[in-house]
Amino acid sequence: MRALPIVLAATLALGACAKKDDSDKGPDGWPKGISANFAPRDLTVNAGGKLRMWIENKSGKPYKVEWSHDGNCGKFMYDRSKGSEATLIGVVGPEDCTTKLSVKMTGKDEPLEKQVTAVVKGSVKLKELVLRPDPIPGTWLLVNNYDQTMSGREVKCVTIEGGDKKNSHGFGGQAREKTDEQKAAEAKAKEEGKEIEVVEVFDDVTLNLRDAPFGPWTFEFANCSFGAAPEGETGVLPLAYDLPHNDDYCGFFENLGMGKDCETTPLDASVMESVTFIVRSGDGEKHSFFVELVAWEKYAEFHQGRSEAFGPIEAGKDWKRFEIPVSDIVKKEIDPASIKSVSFKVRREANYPDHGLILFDNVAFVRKGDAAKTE
Ligand SMILES: [Ca+2]
Repeated sequence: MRALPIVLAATLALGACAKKDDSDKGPDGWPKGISANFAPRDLTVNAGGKLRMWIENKSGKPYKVEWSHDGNCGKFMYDRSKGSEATLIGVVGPEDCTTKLSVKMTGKDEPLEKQVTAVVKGSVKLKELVLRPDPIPGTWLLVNNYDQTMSGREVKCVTIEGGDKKNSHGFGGQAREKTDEQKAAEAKAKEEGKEIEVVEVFDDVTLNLRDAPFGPWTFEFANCSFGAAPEGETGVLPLAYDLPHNDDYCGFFENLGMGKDCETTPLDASVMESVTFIVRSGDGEKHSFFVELVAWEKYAEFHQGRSEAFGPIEAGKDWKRFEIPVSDIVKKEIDPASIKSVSFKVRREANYPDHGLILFDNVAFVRKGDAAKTE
């Protein structure tokens, strides 16, 4: 029994010590009033979900905040000039992914540092998807399977001109030269203020299974083109890309309908559950890309009518099928009932190459009312 007072005394002394530490340290072991915060707090997000992180500083001491990311598992959005906040958008894929996030704060005193490990959960639904359902489910609206669509075709665009009607064509490119007879008839109608049916013929237009054009598009110095598929792959779309600068991006579009006048006609995507496609890397490297839905007339004028790009989505060694809910792609900006194109876009991402080859196949919409997963 004689030992008891000593144990008690030691406990009291330890307690006092701990208490002293608590008084000037916050939960991160940093000076009181300064904390690193995460939402969700368990640092676990679903595929396509957001992990927000920010610094709270009530210490009264100024610090310069610098967040960093190891480049894994998604897109890291961080404006260095603003400093205290950053966001990670979780990569969309079937497997779980682990990533490290760090923050460093420098001020007058010792720098403060913290590193955490976050997890982006793989999508259970994506794991269950049959890669190439055979037959194609009845709920699918197939946009392109690249089996018979890769060679260009002749397209006639018929518009009414003259009077108060204006010429309008749904796609660019050089039309075939008109005959002298055609030119004379058009000139005469114009002179008399009469309407005339004008036919323009375009060669070598690639049309998808919706009888609408598809093709690569670029922005700034980026280059996207339809390359050559690796040996053994046929009936797929090989997207070759090169992004020489940070701000470059490019991709390819699939229009969803075309009128007699070659204007793009919209698809009512509000009755669609998801966009599906299969994808893999074409060159042994992992690549990342984004999906967007576009409601704008002319694809080149893309400042309006685009959805926020959804992704990043990873293209790995093996074919994988994705089903991305339309409601996840279409946010407030555009009307889901007037979607004119589905587009795939590459841009520079940390830990992914700035050039390479991605293969796509079986781009389709899945109608609502059937999950169309495993048979
Ligand atoms: Ca195919």
